[in-house]
Amino acid sequence: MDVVEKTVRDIKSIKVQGAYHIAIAAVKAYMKAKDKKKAVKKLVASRPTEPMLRNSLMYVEKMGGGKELLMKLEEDLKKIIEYGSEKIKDGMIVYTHCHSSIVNDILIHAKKSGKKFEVHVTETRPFFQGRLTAKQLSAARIPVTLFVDSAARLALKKADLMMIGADAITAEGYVINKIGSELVADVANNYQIPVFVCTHSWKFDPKTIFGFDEEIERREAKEIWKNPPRGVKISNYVFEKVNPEKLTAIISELGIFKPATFIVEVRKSYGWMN
Ligand code: RUB
Repeated sequence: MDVVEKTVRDIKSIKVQGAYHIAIAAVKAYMKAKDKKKAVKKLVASRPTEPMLRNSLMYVEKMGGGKELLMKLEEDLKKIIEYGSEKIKDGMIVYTHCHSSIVNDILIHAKKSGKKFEVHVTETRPFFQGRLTAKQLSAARIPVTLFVDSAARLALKKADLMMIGADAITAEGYVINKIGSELVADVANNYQIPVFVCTHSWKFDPKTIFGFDEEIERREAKEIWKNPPRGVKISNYVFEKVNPEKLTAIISELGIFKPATFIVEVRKSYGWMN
């Protein structure tokens, strides 16, 4: 099978998941594709709600240098990990939701630097990406407790810090992440637990500058319930918007900023997006 087709299939089936890895996989497929224009079209359509995928492909199309881009993204990731792990202190309980490779990298780095902390994670129906988080963290010998989604309040009650990833960030500073993210941010706010979004800044969607709405991904009902009784409607929104007021800061390769300042910094640093 052609590399673009394979990548599209893996992204659609969530075999490749998480915004950062989706973008990396797309750039790698683009580099090998014969028909670049066709490849971009197919890759962008594989998950239309991922701005980092679009931004990365826009970058290689405009500037070339796929290999250099992959190197830059790796360097950026190191910075995010450095900034993020500074927030983790001995004895803390860090809460997370779903599976963000960036949050996991931060936690694993903090552990390797000798910090002693625990993680609480909610399982994240319907695909249970929280289990993937738990599996990776426990393999790194981080004590981790998995909670069902409806136990989010319990998971957060004793936490000191909440860290989640992002799929998209709008010009108004709204962060789009896995369904449940705003719900858990509300709980964290109630307990006065700081809420950090850990992300590469290319999750920013430049089209939102012009007032376009960020699309929220909806997936098939059968992912939730294969054979529901006739007449039962099923809502399967997989992401939701988190209001910037509920966030303490966005941690990215650009530094640690409040959402409004983050937007200014991204636009200043990456003029080609505007
Ligand atoms: C994953 C998810 C992650 C973000 C960020 O959802 O919501 O928090 O994509 O991930 P899905 P990363 O499993 O549906 O892709 O930090 O890896 O970019």
